[in-house]
Amino acid sequence: MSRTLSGKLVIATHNKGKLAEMRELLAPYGVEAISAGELNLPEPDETGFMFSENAAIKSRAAAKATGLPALADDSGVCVDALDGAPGLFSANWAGPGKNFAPAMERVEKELQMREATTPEQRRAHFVSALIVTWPDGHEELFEGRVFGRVVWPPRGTNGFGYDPMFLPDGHQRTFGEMSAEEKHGLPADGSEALSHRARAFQKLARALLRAKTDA
Ligand code: ITT
Repeated sequence: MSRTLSGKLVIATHNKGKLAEMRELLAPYGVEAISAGELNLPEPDETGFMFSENAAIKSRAAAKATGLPALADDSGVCVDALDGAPGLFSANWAGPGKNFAPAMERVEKELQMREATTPEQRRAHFVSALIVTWPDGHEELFEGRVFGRVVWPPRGTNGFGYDPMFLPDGHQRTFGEMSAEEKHGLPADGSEALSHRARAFQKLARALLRAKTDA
């Protein structure tokens, strides 16, 4: 049985780019969001073998530490010709300094090593697994994906992480060249959003959130 999320919520992330997107997505709903980073909560080890497992590790840790419902996102970019890498290790490829210029260079270098030069050989998708964990252990999972390809050199300075090298299908501009609204805005007519995280969030919102005006 599904629940409604209202009142206080912990966003179980230390990633400022993700946090900004989640705050924008949550803005139309009556939810007061604070992040694990802002609360100085420790970052749990992400030892899962699936995005959903790592999201659950983060949401459970934050719900336990705060006694509040917690929302976590585990996400990454999966490049077909690299057997799905960096995938679960998307953040790790940026190293402890969280520098995504070398991480994007590594993706490109590994594609070159495999002689993956045509657009078709450079297919990739982003995945987002969103989990809400309540302090009583109730949990709900929502997933979103967006398909496209990686381009080189990276284009644009918007967004975060691998955005400048990801060109979603049907678009001429990378996520790094798009506005926040284009990347993860929720269309007013209820049609599908573009980014993996916004697509997962649309499912979450339908199941768990009520617009402020409905309250
Ligand atoms: P938290 O675990 O604290 O949330 P993190 O950055 O470690 O932060 P993940 O383990 O989920 O998060 O790693 C996902 C990485 O995948 C993230 O650091 C980005 O580099 C990349 N990524 C995920 N979503 C992205 C997006 O919308 N645009 C660009 N890169 C993205």
